[in-house]
Amino acid sequence: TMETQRGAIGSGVVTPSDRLFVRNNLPAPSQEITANPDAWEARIDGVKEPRTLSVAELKQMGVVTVASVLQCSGNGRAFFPHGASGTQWSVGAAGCVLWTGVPLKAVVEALGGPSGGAKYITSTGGESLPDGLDPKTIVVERSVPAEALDSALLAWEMNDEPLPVAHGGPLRMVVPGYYGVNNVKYVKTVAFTESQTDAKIQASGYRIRDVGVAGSPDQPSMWQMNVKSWITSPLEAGRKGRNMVYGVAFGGTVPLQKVEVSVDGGETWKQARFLGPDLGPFAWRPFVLAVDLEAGEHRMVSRATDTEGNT
Ligand SMILES: Nc1nc2c(c(=O)[nH]1)N[C@H]1C(S)=C(S)[C@@H](COP(=O)(O)O)O[C@H]1N2
Ligand SMILES: [Mo]
Repeated sequence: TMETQRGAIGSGVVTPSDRLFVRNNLPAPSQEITANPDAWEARIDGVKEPRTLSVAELKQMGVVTVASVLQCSGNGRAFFPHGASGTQWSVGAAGCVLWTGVPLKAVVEALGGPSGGAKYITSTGGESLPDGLDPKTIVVERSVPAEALDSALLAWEMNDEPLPVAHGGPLRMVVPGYYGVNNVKYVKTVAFTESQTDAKIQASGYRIRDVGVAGSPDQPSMWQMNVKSWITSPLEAGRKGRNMVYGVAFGGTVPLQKVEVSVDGGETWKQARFLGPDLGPFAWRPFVLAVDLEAGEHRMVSRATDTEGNT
């Protein structure tokens, strides 16, 4: 597991690949799986004509590039007062990535469309699982609502380079606007299913619930991300006089409307200016606000609002 340092996110939109956080629930596969990426195969099930397709074949079915925020659902966990379990992320379990691959929709249409009754898209990671353990308790297998078909892609490149193993190469499911865990790395099966997988990571893991309550399938799953922002600079030390306050903001699956900054702990707010190009609804927007500060201590906070008014 590796986290991006808070001050390492600059004013550019795209997070450089060598600065992007890395998160694995299981030991990652060997580097050898990307030696010949075109030979990697993924099984497509729950469609009228199920098939196993190589990356080389997928590359002939269509191609798009989409900018989207990859964020672990535990990002910010270190700030919770209840001592949440898991990786103690500050704000660095997130980045904005350019993914290139085939729209899942194009693949599914080429295979006759989803078979009847499909309500979920279920993706399975390609890790080899240790012997002697119930696979359902460890496999990285995630279901998302079938409506994600409108934006999902099977990606073989990130930031204009072949996808490295660390980030899911040779082939990764990308569900723009959805939390990291749904973006299954080294994907080996994509299935249209009537119900969600009963793998532990879906059934009881990644469920939204009150502190102290055990996870279960009747609670909301970590699917669509919420609107969010944070400041990346200055951190501990500002200076007397003019300071440029930088940060990032994004809307998840709802487009971002605005971001405001306060230098008095939230008493008064000013709207920040977005920096750089708008790379679409799933990308983040770096922001900046020039502020003049007296000598002393100041508490800086940011708040983002999406086009539905969520803050
Ligand atoms: N196959 C597989 N896919 C996976 C995981 C994993 O352990 N195995 N971890 C998930 C989680 S919890 C997150 S936050 C993201 C992290 O993506 P990254 O390592 O490219 O930053 O991948 C997701 N996809
Ligand atoms: Mo995650």
